[in-house]
Amino acid sequence: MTSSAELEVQLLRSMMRIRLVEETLASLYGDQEMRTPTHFSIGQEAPAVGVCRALRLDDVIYSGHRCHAHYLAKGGSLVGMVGELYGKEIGCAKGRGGSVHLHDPKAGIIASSAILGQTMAAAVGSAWAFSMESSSRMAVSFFGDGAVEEGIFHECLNFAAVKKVPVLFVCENNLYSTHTALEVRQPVSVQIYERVRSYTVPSKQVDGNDVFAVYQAAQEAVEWCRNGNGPFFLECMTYRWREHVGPLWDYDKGYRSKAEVDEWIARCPIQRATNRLLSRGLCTSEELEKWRDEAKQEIDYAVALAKSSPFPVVDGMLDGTY
Ligand SMILES: Cc1ncc(C[n+]2csc(CCOP(=O)(O)OP(=O)(O)O)c2C)c(N)n1
Repeated sequence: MTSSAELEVQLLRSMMRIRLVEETLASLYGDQEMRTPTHFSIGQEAPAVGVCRALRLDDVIYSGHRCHAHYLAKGGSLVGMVGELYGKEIGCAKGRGGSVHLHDPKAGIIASSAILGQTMAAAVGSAWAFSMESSSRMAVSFFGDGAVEEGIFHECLNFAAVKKVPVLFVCENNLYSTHTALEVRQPVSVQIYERVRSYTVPSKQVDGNDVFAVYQAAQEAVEWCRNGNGPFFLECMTYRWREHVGPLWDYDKGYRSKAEVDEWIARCPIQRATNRLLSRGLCTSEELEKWRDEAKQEIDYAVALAKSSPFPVVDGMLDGTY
């Protein structure tokens, strides 16, 4: 049984580790050794960590193009991820898939795909199978506010509601789809979490930069789904700090201002959780430093291993592809 103090520490450490992994990869990206388009989650770690902590190992998750945080939060192999970004045979998709195809079935990470919305249907399929088997397992689909504009989203909500399948839809609303703001794409007078209720799917909107709020909401949602009540929809309000794809900052692209980005950086989910733990005496500055060092060692090892590992051999390039 995990105490609430231990749980809070775990949530913070998980976010710190994910941030350090991504910042390390972002700093190495310019070396041109990772030849894969890479969508960083820096700034939006809390939904991944809060939701995955509420799940069991045998629950399954599906993600999209921005999948690093989900993969790591659910327990995906770090070596498998870094190896994949370097295109090596030790990668989780044997170097064939790149950053947008992370998976690790042992940890319940079934698939990630850059085709917007596509894995929602797969998650609903898994959840339907679980309910037909009378299993207590459940499925989660992570996606962004842009993906709710895909037709498949509506099909999935409808089907999941009709069949009452145990699926949790997690929308990470970071206010942008590539370079287009939500307010010019969707009628914002009706919020996303309110619109899904027209399918009778219950929903909640939560501060997606508050990992404890996300965890609490996810726990309630998971209980709802697991108890045979059908799907649930969680909208987490958050923000992507770096460019849509790639490691850089993008104030100069003209679609958002530095002031706006800075405002969200001031709401950093990791800083907020750190402040909360420090102020309540649940950790010390020395411990924070130690956790960072431990994560750094693990990451340095994964990067060194990925760099020194072999590429797939040409003769086997079609193995595992279909
Ligand atoms: C079916 C489909 N249509 C369009 C695209 C191009 N595309 C890739 S990412 C993206 C924006 C996605 O925005 P969102 O779902 O909000 O996720 P975020 O990038 O903000 O995490 C688009 C339109 C795609 N990959 N697949």
